[in-house]
Amino acid sequence: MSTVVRPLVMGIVNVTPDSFSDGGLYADTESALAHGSDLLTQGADILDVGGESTRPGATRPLVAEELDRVVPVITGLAAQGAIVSVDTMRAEVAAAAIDAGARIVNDVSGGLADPAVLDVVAASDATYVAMHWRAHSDRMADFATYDEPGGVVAAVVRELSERVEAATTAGIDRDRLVLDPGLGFAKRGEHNWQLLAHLDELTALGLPLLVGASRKTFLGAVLAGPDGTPRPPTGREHAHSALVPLLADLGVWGLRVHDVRATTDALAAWQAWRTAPREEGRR
Ligand code: PMM
Repeated sequence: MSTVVRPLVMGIVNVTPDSFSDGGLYADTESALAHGSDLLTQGADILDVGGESTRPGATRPLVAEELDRVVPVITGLAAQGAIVSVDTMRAEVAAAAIDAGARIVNDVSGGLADPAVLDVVAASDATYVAMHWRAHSDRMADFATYDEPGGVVAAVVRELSERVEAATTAGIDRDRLVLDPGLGFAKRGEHNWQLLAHLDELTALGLPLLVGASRKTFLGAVLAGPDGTPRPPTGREHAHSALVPLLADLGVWGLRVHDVRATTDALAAWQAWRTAPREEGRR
């Protein structure tokens, strides 16, 4: 039987009081650790631990607050043998997270918010996820304009290429880089769908891609009720599962998701379909 490589499943552990779909559910160390263990049991390959909500309009925590939230959780999950990623835009937090056992730095700003993150990662052997980003969450709606030829897709390709340049110049080799289109960050609904429909233009940059569509507003919008109100975040899971095989077919490296079980189930079915005997194997 042939084999196919399935995307890695990155389970989200938001240690925040205010993330948009699970804010407050895992805000203390104990419940975040328990949630991380559950996600591992459900088949997560990576646990992404974050202490700053980036939901639209969010205000930033103090550095000390972010450290207090993420470091004990990373320490505990890494001690269980999990591959842990830290979702942070801050050099100080990235450094502490790496010391605590994180092997991936997931920087939603791609090094724009705090360029020293790039130096911290360069001095380690961590993998670096550079996401497309334009401004902090309290202002990002003002930056959702893509007037250049080629629109949002061309802009994201160009701006991510600049981040790759910044990361490699800082000393992070390309084989430690992962890119992310940043769905929902300074993007209106149609921008997210255009990016998904043209994801091949991002894969053409030759680096692995991480995609975070899970529970985002653009999914809620296609599930809106008759009055146009977007479906609330936890009701968006089936729509996300429909995207999973499409993204797997495009060869994405990873999927950043809230519902790990739904994603690993969708991937198991996709994998069985893709590895079923074709013409030569039929009797
Ligand atoms: N989205 C959120 C937070 N971190 N990181 C990456 N790499 N990609 C994303 O799309 C992404 C992210 C916001 O979603 P959440 O509040 O549900 O965690």
